[in-house]
Amino acid sequence: MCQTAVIRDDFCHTSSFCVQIIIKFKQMSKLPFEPAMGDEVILLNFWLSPYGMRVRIALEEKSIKYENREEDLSNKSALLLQMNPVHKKIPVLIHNGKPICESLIAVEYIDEVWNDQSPLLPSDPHQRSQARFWADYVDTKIYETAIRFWRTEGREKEAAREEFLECIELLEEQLGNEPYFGGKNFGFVDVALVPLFCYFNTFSLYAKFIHEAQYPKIVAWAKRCTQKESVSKCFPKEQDVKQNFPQK
Ligand SMILES: N[C@@H](CCC(=O)N[C@@H](CS)C(=O)NCC(=O)O)C(=O)O
Repeated sequence: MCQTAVIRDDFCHTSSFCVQIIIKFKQMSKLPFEPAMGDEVILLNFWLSPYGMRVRIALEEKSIKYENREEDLSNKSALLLQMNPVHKKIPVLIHNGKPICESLIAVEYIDEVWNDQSPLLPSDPHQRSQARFWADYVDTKIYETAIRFWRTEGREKEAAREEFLECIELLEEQLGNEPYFGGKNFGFVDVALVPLFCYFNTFSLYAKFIHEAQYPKIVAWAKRCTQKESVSKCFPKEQDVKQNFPQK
C-alpha cells in the first residue's frame, strides 16, 4: 500500500479545501517565540500532519525555540523542494540551514543535539534498539492499518479494524504497567504514537472501538500523554479538525 498517496488523500490532502485551511492556519502557525541565539530552528510543517506533530512534540519537550512554517502541500515552497528533494514532504526540520527529513529521524536528531534535558531515547544501547523497533512498528503497522481502516469500506474496513486492534493489544502488552512506553518518562515511542490519538479523540469512528474496558492501559496512556503540555499544544483543536476534515 502506498502510504504517501493515502496520507496525501486523508491526513494532508492537497485539494482545494486544504488550500483554504492552509491560508487560515498560516496565521496560527506563527508561534510567539523567536529562535534561540546562534541556533536557528525552522520546521516546515502542515498542521494536520501526525508526522509534523511528532517533531513539534519533541521540540516542545526540549523547550527548543523554533519557527513553525506552514506549507501549502498543493503548492510546495521552493524551500521545501530544496530541503527535501527526495520525498518533497513535510515535516522538514532545518537546523542552522541544514535539513533533517523524516519525522522519526528528526526526533532522534533533536534528542541527540539537545541532550541536556528530557531524554527521549534510553542511553542503554539495547533499550535504545527496542525503542527504535517499536517506533518503526508504529510507523509501519499502526499508522498503516489506521489509515486503511479510514479509507476503506465493507470487508476491507473490517479486516483493517481487526488488524488495528491486534496492534493495539500488542501495544497494551508492551506498555505493561509503566506510565509511558519510555518507562517512567515520556519517550521516543510515545512521541511516535501519540499524534494518532489526535484523530481518535476527534472522530467517534475510532473512539467507538478503542474501548476503555478492553484497552484500559492504552486509553489511560493516551489521556496521560495528551495532558502533557508538550503534546496538547501540538494537537490541532478538535473543532478545527472536524470542520476541515471530510467526515466519515
Ligand atoms: N515518513 C514521513 C511521512 C511524511 C508525510 O507523509 N508527509 C506528508 C504530510 S502528512 C506530505 O508531506 N505529503 C505531501 C506529498 O506527499 O506530496 C515522515 O515520517 O516524515
